[in-house]
Amino acid sequence: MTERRRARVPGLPRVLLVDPYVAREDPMERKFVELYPSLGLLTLGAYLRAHGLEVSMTDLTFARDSRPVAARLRAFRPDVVGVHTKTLTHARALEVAALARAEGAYVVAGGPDSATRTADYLRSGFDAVVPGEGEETLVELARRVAAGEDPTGIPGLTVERNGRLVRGPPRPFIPDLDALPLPAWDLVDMEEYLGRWERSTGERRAAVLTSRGCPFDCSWCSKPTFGRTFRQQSPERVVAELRALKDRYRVDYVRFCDDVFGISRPWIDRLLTSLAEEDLRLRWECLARVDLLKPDLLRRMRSTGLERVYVGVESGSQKMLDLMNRGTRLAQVERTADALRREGIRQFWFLMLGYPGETLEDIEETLRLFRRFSPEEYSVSIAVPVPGTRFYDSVKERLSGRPRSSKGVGGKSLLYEAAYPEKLYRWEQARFGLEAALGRARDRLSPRVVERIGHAADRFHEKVATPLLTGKKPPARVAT
Ligand code: B12
Ligand code: SF4
Repeated sequence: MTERRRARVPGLPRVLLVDPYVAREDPMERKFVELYPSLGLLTLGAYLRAHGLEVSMTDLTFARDSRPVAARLRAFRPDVVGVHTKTLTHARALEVAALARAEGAYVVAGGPDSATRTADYLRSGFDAVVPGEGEETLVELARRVAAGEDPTGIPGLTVERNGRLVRGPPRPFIPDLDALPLPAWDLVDMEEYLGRWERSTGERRAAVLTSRGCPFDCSWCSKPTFGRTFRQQSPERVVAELRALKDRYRVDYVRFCDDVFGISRPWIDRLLTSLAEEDLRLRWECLARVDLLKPDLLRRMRSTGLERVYVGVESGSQKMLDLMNRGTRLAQVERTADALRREGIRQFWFLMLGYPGETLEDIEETLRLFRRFSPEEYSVSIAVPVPGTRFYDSVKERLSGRPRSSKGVGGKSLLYEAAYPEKLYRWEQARFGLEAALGRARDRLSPRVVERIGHAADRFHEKVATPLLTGKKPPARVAT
């Protein structure tokens, strides 16, 4: 233990959890990010309480800067400050760590960014990092620190000693997720989140997680915390959480935040049956894979309130899907997109440009698919090589060396030397934007006008933009 520790407040071990995400600093926020409190932290908070610790939380989402942390530190005087980390919030996390250390607290980081670059955090102000599942490790850590003991070596904890990382043995995952208490929603200002949703959509929206991990293996996906493991709560536990949200907070719309929702067909069937029986009258959305969303399942999901599905379509080229190890077929994309349209469920497509191996013709195939199905919503990002992924390893000699700004992390700029210059990908993103606008205009303009604009844009792309941006031969013309 370091000498900077101040005399502790007598009583239960005290933990202050901090979410350093400041929405107004996130340039993606206004356009893309939907605001929900961190479910990781709310579950940690509930678990700590259930184990007899005293917990407080400072959520900077609606703040201007870190000042609320300083105020809470002085008022609460925690033994341990636990900071959630994402790449985007790295700088703020370091600022919070400095504030906490100045107040004599033990500072620990957890979450995806510190799990990926643990040494960076330990060398810039954090006493420890929990790279894996946090609940049990944080309880043990807080008890040790409050008792004046050095927590070095406990399972799941990494610290630095004499310039070397000292990792405790791996901590096994909690086997039964039903054993976790409901998230401690009272730790954050739920009304601020819900009120914002109500003002912008008329719905009181909340996020729910039914599982941890994902067994698939897409080569660009970073899964530092749960790897390829997969556990899920029982459908009954999920329904209990939904009921609590409805009764306590009048929630009427839920976003299921699982990496992939409904991986097990018997599980989702049971959940849908419970939802129908309980008659919760919730509307909901989720992220799922095209290979899992069979048309009969979509019909059942729709009948229990499903409104919108996020699908990782990624590319219109089978070659690219295979290179990404996505495990999906274009025929499954087509079947799912058709079924979603038939059922009147909104579809949000994630698409990715710039993955290694992609040619201009592959991009044209993606645009053709997009044109054919005209999803209601979409995002086209430039592939982000995240440390710890196979994609990153394959391009690490060609990284641009740019700081990992929120634009880069959000897929708006190119972070490695890809097949084409960044401006080409930016241009291609703009073409998807035009395509989406034309799709929306189809109701208002005559089909001939829409077609003409489309052809003119394609010709410009072929004759002017492509040679200018790449110095390469133009690709084949896009067919409608
Ligand atoms: C759902 C989700 C969202 C939702 C809701 C997020 C929320 N508020 O809960 C929405 C859509 C709003 C969202 C937004 C963003 N997200 Co997001 N999101 C996810 C997703 C799919 C699940 C997160 C989750 O709840 N996991 C389950 C919980 C239980 O796990 P957890 O949070 O990791 O916490 C556990 C451990 O990590 C650890 N732990 C976590 N914090 C701490 C702290 C301490 C002190 C300790 C000891 C332990 C600990 O213990 C927890 C419990 O075991 C993840 C992917 C993933 N599987 O993690 C991406 C992910 C976290 N998101 C990501 C990103 C980039 C974003 C955005 C920055 C996107 C943007 N702006 O462009 C925003 C940021 C918004 C924000 N408020 O921070 C990235 C982060 C990558 C990185 N290295 O930073 C991820 C990993 C996806 C990815 N692979 O790229 N996201
Ligand atoms: S991208 Fe989605 S499906 Fe693929 S491994 Fe990651 S979480 Fe799983």
